[in-house]
Amino acid sequence: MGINKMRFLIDMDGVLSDFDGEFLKRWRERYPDKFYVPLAERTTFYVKQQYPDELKPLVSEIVWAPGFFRDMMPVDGGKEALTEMRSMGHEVFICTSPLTTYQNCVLEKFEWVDRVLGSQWVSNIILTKDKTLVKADYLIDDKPNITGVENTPGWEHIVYDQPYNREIDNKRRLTWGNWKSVLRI
Ligand code: UMP
Ligand code: MG
Repeated sequence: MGINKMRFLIDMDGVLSDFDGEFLKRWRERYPDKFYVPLAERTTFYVKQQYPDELKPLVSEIVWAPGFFRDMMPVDGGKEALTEMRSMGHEVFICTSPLTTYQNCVLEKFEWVDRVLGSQWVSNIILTKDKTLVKADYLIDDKPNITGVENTPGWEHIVYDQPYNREIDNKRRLTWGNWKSVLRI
């Protein structure tokens, strides 16, 4: 039985790597007495947007710090899902947007993929600020709305479920616990 070979773009932060877990860990260690927003109460994609103005610079400082992108824990089931998609014969790429404050982020994203997913995945990294320019069948991404210069990207955006993207109700939504049934593959 032949398969319908698809091309998948898999986002990194909030999908394969636990951005919010790393942020809260560092924030709570450094500022145990300060205000924080637990993941379940997050309603905005950008952490900073949910923090008061006087704390916003401290949020950025943590995200920009050496080690932040290197140390993130993997999201459960992500690596296994990538491997399984590929073994089904699909094309699988990691498609991730770097911070404009790129100094630590860019290198550490590559290091993370190498260490956590394995060196064979390093060749499949697509680093771009504009995912609409990348041609694929599906983009699995936790960002609620993915925009860029291309108004009609070729891919279908499938939302990786997170508390901060629940307002999106017109797209398919999955986690690494149910991806095969959502994608019907
Ligand atoms: N990002 C932030 N703050 C957040 C969430 C994400 O600065 O609260 C950055 C980290 C990544 C990019 O560089 O946005 C997210 O990339 P994608 O997961 O959308 O590829
Ligand atoms: Mg993301």
